[in-house]
Amino acid sequence: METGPPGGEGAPIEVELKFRVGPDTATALWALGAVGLPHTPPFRDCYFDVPGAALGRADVWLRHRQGQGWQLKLPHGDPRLPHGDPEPAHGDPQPHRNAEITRTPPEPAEPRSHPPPTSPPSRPPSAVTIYREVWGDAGVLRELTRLLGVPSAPWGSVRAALAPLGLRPTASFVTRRRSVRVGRVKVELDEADFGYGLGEAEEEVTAEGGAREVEEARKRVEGVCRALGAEPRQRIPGKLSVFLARHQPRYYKLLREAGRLEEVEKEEEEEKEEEVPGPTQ
Ligand code: V4E
Repeated sequence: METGPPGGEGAPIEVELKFRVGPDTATALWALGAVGLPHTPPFRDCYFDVPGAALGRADVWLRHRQGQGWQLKLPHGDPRLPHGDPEPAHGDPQPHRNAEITRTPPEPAEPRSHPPPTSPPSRPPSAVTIYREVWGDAGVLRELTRLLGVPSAPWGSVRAALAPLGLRPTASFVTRRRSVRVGRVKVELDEADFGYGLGEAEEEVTAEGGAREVEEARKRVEGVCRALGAEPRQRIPGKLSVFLARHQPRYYKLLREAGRLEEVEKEEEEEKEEEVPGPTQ
């Protein structure tokens, strides 16, 4: 049986910033004292959503990662499915229509020893993303049924629940990943098999750490990106965005309209065009 990373079905919070990898990135990493992490074999990610893209539109990402199993990425803070969705695929009962999603109570505010300032402190905008990660069949099924408003989950695995829940594949690609650690920050250099590469600086914090730990992780992740010459305010499209823009344009457009995917600019498309061999002379 496949297992997720340590923590199994717990739900760590991933604080992550994507950046472009340039010819100087490796040198900059070693100059920062990066320590190499064990080699990760290439892995295939398969993503799934229901017709109407209710998961993606709620910023919820279901995937199967080769060697690790099922994973759900959810925004930190509870997602709410968009109204009027989704339509199940195969004339099954429609358990997830009009789903009402129960929000988890907000975290208690940090104790304050000083009166609040008259205006909130302004933090420069950042492209750091913060997602909760749920791993493993049981945890993913629990979240999926809650999100889709299904009263019971009689399935023994996510795989068995795909058809009844109307979940269909949206993307599939292989990533080659090199990982290093810079202090507490993990840096991953990814190359996807459809000709797109990027870097990610990330830190995992536990839910118990609360807002303060998330904020501290965000600063460290931004610091590493700055030291690598990247601008923490710049949003770099992820692998899934680029894959969907190229291979699933209607689904990509839906999610772009919902503000859930980054814009894949000409630049990425040009990278793709360069890879296509020209006609023989
Ligand atoms: C969270 C998300 C999507 C799912 C893919 O997540 P991502 O972190 O890009 O995948 P990957 O392979 O790097 O996973 P890891 O191994 O680090 O867990 S697709 C879109 N989102 C939301 C999102 C966003 N809107 N903007 C940015 C910059 N990133 C993610």
